[in-house]
Amino acid sequence: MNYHEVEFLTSSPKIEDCPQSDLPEFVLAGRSNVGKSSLINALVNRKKAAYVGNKPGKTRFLNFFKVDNRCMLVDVPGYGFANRSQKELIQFGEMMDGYFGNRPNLKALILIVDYRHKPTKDDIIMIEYARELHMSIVVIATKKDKCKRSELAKLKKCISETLAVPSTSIIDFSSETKEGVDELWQKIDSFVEE
Ligand SMILES: Nc1nc2c(ncn2[C@@H]2O[C@H](COP(=O)(O)OP(=O)(O)OP(=O)(O)O)[C@@H](O)[C@H]2O)c(=O)[nH]1
Ligand SMILES: [Mg+2]
Repeated sequence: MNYHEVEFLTSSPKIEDCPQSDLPEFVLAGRSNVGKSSLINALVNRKKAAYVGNKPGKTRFLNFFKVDNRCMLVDVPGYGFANRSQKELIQFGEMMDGYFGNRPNLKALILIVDYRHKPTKDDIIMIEYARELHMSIVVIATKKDKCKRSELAKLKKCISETLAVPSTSIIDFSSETKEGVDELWQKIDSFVEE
């Protein structure tokens, strides 16, 4: 299905302001500038549902998108953004803790990494955090269009080993070519139908 109905609900700095909803929910996480917002746009087949930027730190707060009246996608600021002040880092941590502790319909964390790079310490902290909360985790390797074909296997192995997830469970993705969009929707649908 290519057409998706998208409703942007809110951009909430605080968990108290997040929309109430019974829909199955999916939250994106990943380093700043990795391509989280672009992935949302690719998924819903829109150019500008979510803000995309050349500079890291484009997305602020928790952004809720209701898709097809069927699920909720939550775009969040990236981590590992060097120019954040101590105060902003604490606020970010509190916002995320508030979020993860208060969304009973949260079905899975969609962790997005850059196909080209070894996942960072922050990525490992993120995936460990989700594991401790016993959350389902979907790992996406994005920006595949920027990789050399001959290096794909090696790069994927590095991601798989660093995050300790089976290589076969990692979804190859590109917001440019739209590779992976169908596969990710299938994955999301399988959680929605649970
Ligand atoms: N070539 C290529 N570029 C991409 C892809 N995904 C994202 N980009 C580019 O990467 C930059 C960052 O994309 P965003 O989607 O804003 O990244 P983000 O993770 O939401 O960033 P923050 O909101 O700052 O955390 C933009 O210039 C995008 O056009 C991709 O699959 N391929
Ligand atoms: Mg963003």
